[in-house]
Amino acid sequence: MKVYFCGSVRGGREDVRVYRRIVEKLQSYGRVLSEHVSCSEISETGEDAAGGDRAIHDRDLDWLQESDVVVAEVTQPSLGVGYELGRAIAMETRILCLFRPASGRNLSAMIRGAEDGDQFVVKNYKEDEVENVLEEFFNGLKNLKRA
Ligand code: 6IA
Repeated sequence: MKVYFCGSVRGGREDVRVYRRIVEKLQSYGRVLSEHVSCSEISETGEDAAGGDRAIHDRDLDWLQESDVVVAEVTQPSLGVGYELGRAIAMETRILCLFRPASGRNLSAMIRGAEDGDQFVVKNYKEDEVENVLEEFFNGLKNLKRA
């Protein structure tokens, strides 16, 4: 199984330690194509990758297209994550969004309101529960790409 993980980069890296924890668990289900998003070496002000933003965008969209499942940590607001989620919905990929209410933030209505309990699932969680939440979601996955 190929999994695409979304987490904030230029939106702010405050949650990178949670991203790491999620990606480590996701690696027990398959290949995480966007594993680097969870690396603490990538900073929001870091050097551009070779090829610049166009190369990042095009490679990430290719990976998104290839992936069977998308998991997004959406607590830290990020334009890029919102964009990736919109594209993944259009690709009919199964999506799990993870949000921590303890952050004191209020999730965008465009994410919370997209929840359909099937293709697009939004889960509130506490950091300590994250592995269990992922386990429940992956155990419940049946048809990966919707017909
Ligand atoms: O708007 P954001 O930067 O917060 O968007 C984050 C999302 O876009 C992540 O889920 C990634 O999949 C994707 N993304 C954004 N920047 C990068 C990136 N930058 N490399 C790979 N994926 C990215 C390299 C470092 C950068 C600071 C130049």
